Amino acid sequence: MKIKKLSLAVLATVAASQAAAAQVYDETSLRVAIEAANFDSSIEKIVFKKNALIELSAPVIYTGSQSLKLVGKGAIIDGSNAGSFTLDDDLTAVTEDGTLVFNTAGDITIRNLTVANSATRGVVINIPEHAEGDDTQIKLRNVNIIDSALFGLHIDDNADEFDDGTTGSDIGIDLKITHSNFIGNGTSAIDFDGVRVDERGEGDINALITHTHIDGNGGDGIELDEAGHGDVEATMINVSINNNGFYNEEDLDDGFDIDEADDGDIDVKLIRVSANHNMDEGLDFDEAGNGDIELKLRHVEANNNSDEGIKADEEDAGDIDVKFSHTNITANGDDGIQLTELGQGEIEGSLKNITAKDNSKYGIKAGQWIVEDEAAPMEPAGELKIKKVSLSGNGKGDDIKTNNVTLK
Ligand SMILES: [Ca+2]
Ligand SMILES: [Ca+2]
Ligand SMILES: [Ca+2]
Ligand SMILES: [Ca+2]
Repeated sequence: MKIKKLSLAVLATVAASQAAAAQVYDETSLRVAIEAANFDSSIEKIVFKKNALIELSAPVIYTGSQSLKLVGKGAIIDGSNAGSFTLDDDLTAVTEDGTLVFNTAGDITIRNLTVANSATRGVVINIPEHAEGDDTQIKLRNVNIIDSALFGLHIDDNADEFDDGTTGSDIGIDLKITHSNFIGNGTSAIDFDGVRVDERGEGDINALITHTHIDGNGGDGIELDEAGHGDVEATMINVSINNNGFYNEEDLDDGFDIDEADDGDIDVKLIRVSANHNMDEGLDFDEAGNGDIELKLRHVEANNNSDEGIKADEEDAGDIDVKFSHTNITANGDDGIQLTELGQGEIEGSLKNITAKDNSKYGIKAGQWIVEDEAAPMEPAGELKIKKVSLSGNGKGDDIKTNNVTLK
């Protein structure tokens, strides 16, 4: 890169002019702006020229520690030639590349920007292993990340290169996305999602996603993966999560996948969300270690998914607490709704105005056990309040299937 040959004095001059007025309009001006911010922590904003089309020849990498805002003004960054990946022996893609890479615990805000056709990942935020203090805040508004070969958006707090293990920073991840699209990502290797958050060590994932489409991605539409101490808290309002999970025919993927391990809860609120035509589950929430699953769904549909429409598995100490209303679960390839609670704890909550029809197995199944399939209940029964629940055409009959859960 030419920029490396520039002297610091020149960079300082460039930085000053960038900070003043210059707008980013091509690869060179984007690199100059990012390099300037890497050297000068007073630069907190990079403004693009309206509707600029920027074709990159390599990843652009931010390494500053300050918060940074990209004001895209409708610019499109084409990442077709921004980096590469290799496949190892088990066909796992290996790369550190992405079209836009942010190696920082500083807050990142992106507005009105499209990142398209990335040769590897679209937008990557790597949280340094030794980050401490406030959670990192990532805000996307009017951002489109489309047709990335691997992940669309990847927020990575896992210190392990291959995302194994539980080592990560002491901070958590606060993600706010609105009026954005994550479409057609993850179509060149196994297990790459439209949106992936890997949170390890201390800290929560706190995600608020509104007015957004997460559709047609090869891996999961969105996966929130949290281990170590901490919760996954996710709210979605007016979000579609459709047609995801088709890339790996040996192990198809979900619409919305949460994996929570060790201490901490899964706490999800979905309002006006569709999770349809995904190749594994529509919603797939797995909680392990201490902690509960709390699900509040209103005006949700999970139809035509290849496995369950909505599946929640809670293990070890902790409850499943549900409050579902005005929710439609039709024509899924397994149970429509499947709630499984294991270890200490119970299933509680209410199902109101639910339609579950034409699912291959049960319309609704709720089972509570200390150890799955124990011969007789070993703990007090759970309780679900049922009102205006309509089941029809389900493959295993139209009663709610329960184990040690009382219906009221
Ligand atoms: Ca962390
Ligand atoms: Ca946890
Ligand atoms: Ca837990
Ligand atoms: Ca439990």
